[in-house]
Amino acid sequence: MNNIISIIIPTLNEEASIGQVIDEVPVRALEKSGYRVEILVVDGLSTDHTVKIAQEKGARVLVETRRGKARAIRTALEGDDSKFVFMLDGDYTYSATSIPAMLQALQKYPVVIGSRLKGKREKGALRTVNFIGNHLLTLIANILYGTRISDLCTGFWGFRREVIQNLNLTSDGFQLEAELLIQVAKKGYKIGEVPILYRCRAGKAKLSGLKDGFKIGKFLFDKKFHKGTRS
Ligand SMILES: Nc1nc2c(ncn2[C@@H]2O[C@H](COP(=O)(O)OP(=O)(O)OP(=O)(O)O)[C@@H](O)[C@H]2O)c(=O)[nH]1
Ligand SMILES: [Mg+2]
Repeated sequence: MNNIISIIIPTLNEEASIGQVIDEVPVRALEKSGYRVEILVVDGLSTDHTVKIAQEKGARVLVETRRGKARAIRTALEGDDSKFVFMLDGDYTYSATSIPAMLQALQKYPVVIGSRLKGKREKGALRTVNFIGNHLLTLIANILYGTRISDLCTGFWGFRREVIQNLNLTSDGFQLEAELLIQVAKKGYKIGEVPILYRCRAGKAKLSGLKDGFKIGKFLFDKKFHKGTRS
């Protein structure tokens, strides 16, 4: 098997942060451990300098014209055959410096999430409504799917190859993380957690709020009781 670690970063107009996100990837440390690192930016037709900056920083850029972070991640995963895959956002809220710790966890668990709720959050990074909502959704997910995670809505995940091969994601929007959790749990993969730092967003916020929270909650119930699309 190859020794590639791929790091997938979805972007839509993230010129204020994408450079810093890529710079933070601890490429040397990972290469010292014997891995080859590939940074893949999946861009959703940014109208700013996101693509140019990402290319200048040495990332491979894939353009996904269809809207949505979930769609971008799915496209990236479909073409991926690396040993380990990480995904994190391009707005510099997550720190790629946690990748080595998450990689360590992947030696024990097939899936790892970066937990903002177990880790540190910059003041204002997670609004109260999102903080409470995330706790509630995480609790619901744990009860329905028998998991014991602390942060359902985190955007920082790591996977072993075998897990990626076994995923069959169908969601296009905000339910990406919930769908990931559901499929991982249904397939019996154990999930490790690493406490991470969650920072305030650079660039323009596209805040997700109560409405999305309700939709995610509904999605968790629907998937459990087989309403709507299958998982
Ligand atoms: N390729 C692609 N990426 C997207 C799209 N929408 C959002 N993203 C990226 O997905 C990541 C997460 O989106 P955010 O806008 O930060 O969502 P959020 O974290 O819920 O909201 P904020 O609180 O505003 O940060 C960011 O890196 C975005 O640039 C899209 O339609 N296509
Ligand atoms: Mg964000």
